[in-house]
Amino acid sequence: MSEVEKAQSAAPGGDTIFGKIIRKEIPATILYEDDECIAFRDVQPQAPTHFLVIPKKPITQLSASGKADNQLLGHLMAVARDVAAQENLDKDGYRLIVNDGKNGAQSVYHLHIHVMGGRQMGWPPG
Ligand code: TR5
Repeated sequence: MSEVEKAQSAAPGGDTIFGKIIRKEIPATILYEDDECIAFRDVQPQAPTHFLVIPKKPITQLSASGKADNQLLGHLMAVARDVAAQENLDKDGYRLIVNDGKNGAQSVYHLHIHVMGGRQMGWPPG
């Protein structure tokens, strides 16, 4: 099943696979962790380097976050920047993506920033 097909049937609500990664109930290659967030490699990488930055707070999607989350949202982007540099992506550049909801092709309803690099990206995205 493609990620877009998964996204058609995915729905917000309940715990997700990312909650299990945060709680270390299932393994992941963790690149960074602090009290507020965790960054780990995507299990199905779409670029030579592909990792996700997620809040520990179970926010389902960007559109479900609120003003109270503004500082956290900024922190996620700063961590994306720092881990991208740690992964040596900053020389040639990289891409951040946040898929939101059905039209955004979101398949896991725990907010995450995709960070991808190591190849030339195309535009527009599909
Ligand atoms: O489509 P959206 O934006 O929701 O992205 C979800 C991402 O989670 C996809 O890129 C998946 O490849 C990724 N994913 C899904 C699972 C998973 C994961 N990344 C790391 N580890 C994972 N585990 C253990 N299990 C998954 N189901």
